[in-house]
Amino acid sequence: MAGEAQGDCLFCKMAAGRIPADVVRESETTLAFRDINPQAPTHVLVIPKAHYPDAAALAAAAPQVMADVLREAGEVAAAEGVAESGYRIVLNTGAGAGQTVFHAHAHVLGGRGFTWPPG
Ligand code: DGP
Repeated sequence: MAGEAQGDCLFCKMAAGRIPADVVRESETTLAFRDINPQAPTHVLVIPKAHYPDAAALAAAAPQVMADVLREAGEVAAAEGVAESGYRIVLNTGAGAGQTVFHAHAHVLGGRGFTWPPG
């Protein structure tokens, strides 16, 4: 069911502290930690602690938690010193868009230049 921890979900395990994470911020509803395979000098993932398979499902079922994720993404950018120069919040949604972990997450990428359209 939406929001319930999934036993086989990597990010549920990280949210529960059962798998170590390089945590940079935590709120009641969210956890932010460094990506294991960084694509920019700053690359932090912000996840809801509760399980939703992707950002669209999260926004539909728990819009306030989606707002929490986006607020925390902005706080991460500010704390990492990339807010002034600009940064990306990326929500890969579906395997065809590059989503590989099916627990909603926002990528916060900064500290380098970005091109448009994205790859
Ligand atoms: P996506 O492709 O949008 O589903 O992004 C998933 C991200 O999760 C990807 O950038 C790599 C990251 N990731 C996968 N496994 C781990 C892990 O065990 N620890 C951390 N910190 N990040 C992980």
